[in-house]
Amino acid sequence: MRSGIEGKVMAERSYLQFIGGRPVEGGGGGSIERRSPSDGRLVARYADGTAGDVDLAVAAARTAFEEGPWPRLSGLERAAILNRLADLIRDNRDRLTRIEVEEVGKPIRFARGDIDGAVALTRYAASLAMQMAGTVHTNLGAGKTALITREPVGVAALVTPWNFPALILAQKVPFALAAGCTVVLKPSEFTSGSAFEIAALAVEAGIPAGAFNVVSGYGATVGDHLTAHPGIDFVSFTGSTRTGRRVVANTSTNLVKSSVELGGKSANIVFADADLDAAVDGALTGVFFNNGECCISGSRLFVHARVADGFIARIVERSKALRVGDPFDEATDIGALIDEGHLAKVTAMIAAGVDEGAALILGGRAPAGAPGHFCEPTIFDRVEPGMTIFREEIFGPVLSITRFDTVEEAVRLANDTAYGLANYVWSKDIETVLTVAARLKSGWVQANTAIDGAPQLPLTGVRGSGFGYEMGEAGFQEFTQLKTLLIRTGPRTPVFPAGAWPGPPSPADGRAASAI
Ligand code: TXE
Repeated sequence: MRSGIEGKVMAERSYLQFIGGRPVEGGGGGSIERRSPSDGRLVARYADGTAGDVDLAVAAARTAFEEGPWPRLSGLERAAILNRLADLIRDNRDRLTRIEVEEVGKPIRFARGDIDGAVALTRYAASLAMQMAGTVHTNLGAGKTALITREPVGVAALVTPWNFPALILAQKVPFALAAGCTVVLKPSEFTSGSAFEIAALAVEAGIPAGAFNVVSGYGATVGDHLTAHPGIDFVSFTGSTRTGRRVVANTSTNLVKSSVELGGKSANIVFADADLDAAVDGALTGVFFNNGECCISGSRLFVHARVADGFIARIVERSKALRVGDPFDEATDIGALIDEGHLAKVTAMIAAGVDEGAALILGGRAPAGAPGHFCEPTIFDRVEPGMTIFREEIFGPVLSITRFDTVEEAVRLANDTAYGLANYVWSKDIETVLTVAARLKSGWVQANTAIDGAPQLPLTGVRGSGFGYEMGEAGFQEFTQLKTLLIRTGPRTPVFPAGAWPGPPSPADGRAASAI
């Protein structure tokens, strides 16, 4: 079945930087060519940004924050404009979907889901624009009142990865704007198209010039300069743990607050009393959704030994039926990986699994000679904690299976990782769900579902998965800061009553000047 979208050949798209509410030629003048990961076609060119472009964008965002209307609008006005942006993203669903498929290589039905998710996130963020309330203290003692107010944090620097370009943008940009911040966004150098498209839609929706700027380019140039920039007040980053560390180091230069959402190595724990049909489906979704290029991918499957053989056989059967190929085909389940280098990393991990003695029970090959970067759904059984595929984030369609006998063992295996983003539990027993969830070291736990979520629910990591919140009220509050105003309304008792200080020293009264 072909996509309803007319062909996949879109005219090649070219994007300038987007600064001060309009496209502008970058200082470097060069461009980054993006080739479709599924067939090698040139699909887009993005400006190859420079430090100068970042300076311009930060200056535009600063002016918009200090002098522009955006932070001064009422919450209701900001909400109305963000809702118009949500309408425009919805109206451009087909175009944005196609851009995500072309640039990321993900199957079209997942790309469409991303755009719908971006609309939902923008609407939810709009509702939060009206919720910027503070607190009042009136019991501080006679004649004292305090107001704790919430203010926008200022200019927010946002850095996004390539796996969900529009969706992760929508986890950050509308939340920042709802709070009254202005932003400079650096999208991934692989997938910048949707960011430029959405920034243009934001202007059409009524977001003032300079409130939403986009600078494309590489991490080592644009990303580094942006996250170390003295003109920013906050950094929200999503990407690898390695780059996250670098970004946090950058923010330390100017003591800027940050939120970093990094990688994961999530456990999907199936207890013997689970609804096994649902759990089979959840295991497949957990690891093969979005080609496995997903931070909350359930890439380590733990199955109770009592049900393991039958369960694993069913997963293998279902995985054999998955269709790998043209991401524009509605029937495709697994599209192309982001680029050649990433495919090489995934295949090296698969080779390490074989070398280290895991049992390869499905797939393992990347079809050679094809122009696209495809990888078969791959399943390893008998994976041990010491193996590379147990420990490293693979970020591809590769599942590692380990069997367990007791709850204790399942929890220990699940927590045996440097990461702590998400985990999944399958059991019909609510006591098992609650006790295991409480012991899992991760910011997210999902029970009897996989890769689920809603805009209201905050995503956060612990350990190597980072810190800070994305989405939910907590995600919105990241873009705000508190200000405490203490007001005395009654008479004040002096701390230094008049006449208590004997006055400045003088040699005449014998006090030494050095004693002051
Ligand atoms: O990520 P990077 P990469 C994981 C996944 C993947 C691996 C590498 O395991 O295989 O990371 O992916 C920008 N200062 N995740 O190399 O480098 C970069 O330009 C500031 C998990 O693509 O982290 C891009 O915009 N920014 C993850 C963004 O950081 C810098 C999603 C992410 O790129 C920078 C993606 C610098 N010095 C990969 N260097 C998730 N959490 O979902 C790079 N960037």
